[in-house]
Amino acid sequence: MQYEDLIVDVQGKVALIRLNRPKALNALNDRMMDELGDALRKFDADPAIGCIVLTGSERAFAAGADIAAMADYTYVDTYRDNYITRNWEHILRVRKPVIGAVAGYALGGGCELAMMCDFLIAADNAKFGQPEIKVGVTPGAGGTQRLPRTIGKSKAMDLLLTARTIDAAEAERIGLVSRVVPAEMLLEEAMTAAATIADMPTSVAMMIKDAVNRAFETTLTEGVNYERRLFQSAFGTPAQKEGMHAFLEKRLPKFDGL
Ligand code: CO8
Repeated sequence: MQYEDLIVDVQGKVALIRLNRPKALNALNDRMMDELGDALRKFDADPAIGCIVLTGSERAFAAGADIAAMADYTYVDTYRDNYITRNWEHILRVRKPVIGAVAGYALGGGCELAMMCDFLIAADNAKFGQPEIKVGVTPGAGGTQRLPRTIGKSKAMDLLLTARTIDAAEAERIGLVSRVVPAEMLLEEAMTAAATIADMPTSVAMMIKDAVNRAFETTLTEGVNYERRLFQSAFGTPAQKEGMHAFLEKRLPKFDGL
């Protein structure tokens, strides 16, 4: 598939996907989301890839779903024909780690897409918000669900109801992003983190991602049981033998292809 709205690149074991509709601040339309789904599926299935970085431009990760595209949609367009709402869930089916590298605006659907990444590294110019109420809609890709789970009810209600935008420092303080770096360092920081992850045993990284995501879907007891099964199954992987024996032999482990 040729991409019109994405730029993709592979550096070592890391795949970099860049949202690329600069004139519209990376507003997310159906074509871009179709392409994103395709790229994510391919990289997830590629055994040579251990981690994926999703980013935008220096000015915008994504300023939301494409308002120009959806302004005249009807209920039938969105419900029956799935306009604008299709293909948003692909990123949730990716089993390998996905880092979101956010510079500039991550608003509305852009903030929701960012929250579907496994963790976020933000540039110091990043701005996050859920301003959907100002254009007369609710969030539609998890904003009302993931935001309160991530930053708590009070902060989430504040952002969702006032449409207030927060800066990178506040986003880090409330736990929406894991690190903030100077804008010019963003990609290097994200790619270095991704390379570190890609050098770990991919099968175990996938288990950890699976277990953490389970925490949001189940009770503590069930989640801990699930984790224990994964821990036990890790003893069936070559990564466990290599990792533990390398430690005992006082050498670096070789996880290539594991
Ligand atoms: N959709 C379409 N075009 C956009 C969008 C957008 N969300 N955001 C910006 N653009 C366009 C502008 O129209 C403008 O185009 P042009 O140059 O042709 O006029 C260009 O990008 C540059 O934007 P501005 O001139 O407005 O730039 P500013 O620096 O003045 O402002 C802002 C930047 C603050 C980001 C401003 O553009 C803005 O407020 N954008 C809209 C933000 C917004 O409301 N986002 C939420 C949209 S609704 C949504 O996301 C619902 C998600 C549901 C997902 C459901 C899936 C399942």
